[in-house]
Formats: sequence, structure tokens, C-alpha cells
Amino acid sequence: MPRSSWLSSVLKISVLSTMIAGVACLGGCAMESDETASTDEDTTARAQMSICFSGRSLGDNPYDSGGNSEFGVLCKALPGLVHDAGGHDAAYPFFRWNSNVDRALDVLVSALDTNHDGFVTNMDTAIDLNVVGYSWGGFNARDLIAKVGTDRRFSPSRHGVARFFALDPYRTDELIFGKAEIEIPANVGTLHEFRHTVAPTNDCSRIAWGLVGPFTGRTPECTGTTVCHDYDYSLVPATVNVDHCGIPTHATRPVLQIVRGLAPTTLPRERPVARY
Ligand SMILES: [Ca+2]
Repeated sequence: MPRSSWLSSVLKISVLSTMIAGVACLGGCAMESDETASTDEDTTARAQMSICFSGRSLGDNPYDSGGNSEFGVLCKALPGLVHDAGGHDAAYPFFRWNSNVDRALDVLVSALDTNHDGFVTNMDTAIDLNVVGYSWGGFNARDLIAKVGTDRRFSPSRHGVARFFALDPYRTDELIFGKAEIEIPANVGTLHEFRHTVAPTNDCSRIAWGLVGPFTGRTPECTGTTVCHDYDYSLVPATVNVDHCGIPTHATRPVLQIVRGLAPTTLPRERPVARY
């Protein structure tokens, strides 16, 4: 299909979707005073850093694609956000979708290497890392995590990623055919995936009259000691109309509660997670 028609469809539909999508959190994600500490997450006082990967857009402007603006709001609220200051993505609180994550890994190493010796070891400040990816960026996030687990600049003690938040992760191998699953690397401490599995009729990611999409979140598969949560908005009547572009808005509140060590108050029903 012509790129212009694809893009215009994304634009028109994403604007409509943003208007329709729930606004439970936008601009109002402050925590309530009566929230209690989570029992599921570690609530130690280790410092945190966070890194984000946005959904794919056809042009240079990521905000032309639905959901990325709301995702950016979430990223800005995360503790210790690492972003591409001075680089190609300097204008954004996330890394835009890219076919490889080498630049993002270099930026992350620089942030974690607090004694500036070129490596990330126990000589550097201990931090819990949050990696957050939306849509196509969910797979970039997964790929970055895998590299943290194997890159020679990380000592064995620093190969772990505390939390991976996957927001409707989606990617195709070819132009149209979506991947069936997202395999979670073994070096993830806890996965929290927030997704929808049934696209509403007006889903923003039904592109080009349905020839492309809808982008429903891929099924997570976990291994090792990773604790995995697969939250599905499509299972709960109250949120069955949440579409691809609405996922960042809906996930913002629980994601921020989790990183703050609080029990999430607005979780949809959870699916069991398969292990590989
Ligand atoms: Ca170092």
C-alpha cells in the first residue's frame, strides 16, 4: 500500500482512538495516600534507572503514531530515566523504534558505568533497571535486555534486569505477519506485560483497512527464575474496548505503582504464562 495512505490512516485513527481511550491516568498519576506496599515486588531501597522504547512510526516524528505521546508521559515519570541526550533521539524520553539497539546499549552502559572505566561491575553504583517498551518498542526492549545479559561490558553480577514492562509488544518478521510470542530473556527479574488480545472494531492499529494489524500484544513466554505477569485488558468487561493505542494510558498507573514499591490498584485479569 502507499506509505502515505498507511500513515494517514494511522494519524486519523490514532487521534480518534486517543479521544476514545480511557483517561484514567493522563496528567493525573499521583499516588493515593492509602496505597499499601506491594507483597509481590521487592521493595528494597536500591536506586533505579529506567529506559524506554517507543512504538514504531512511519515518519521521523514518533508522536505521529497513536499511543507514543501517552507512552512518553509514562517514561518521563519513571525513576532515573536514561535517554539519548545528545544523540539521534535526544528530543524524546524514549528511544524510537530501530532495527538494532546498539546505540541504546551504549547509552545505557554509559549511564550505569558510574566510575567511568568502560565496564558495568560491582564497582559501579548498584541500581535496579527498569526496561519499558511499547508496541514495536517492546521487542527493542526485549533485545536490549538480551544484550545486557551477554555483552562483555557487563560483569556477571550485573547481567540482570530487575523489571521488564512490555506494553502490547508487537512486531512482524515480514511486512504483515506478526510474531506469535515474545520470548522473555532469562536475565529478567520480573516481567509485567500489559496487553490486549482481542482488538475492538475501532482498534487504532487496524491499518490500511485491516490489511495490516491489529497489533495485539504478543504472548509472553518465560524461563529460568523470571517472575512473569501477563495482564490482559481484553479479559475484563470494563476494559474490553481498550485498543493498542490505549494501552500506555491504562498501564501508566500500575507501572508507576510497581516501580514505587506499591501494590497496583488497577490491574486487569492475569493470564497464566507459559515457560520455555
Ligand atoms: Ca564501571
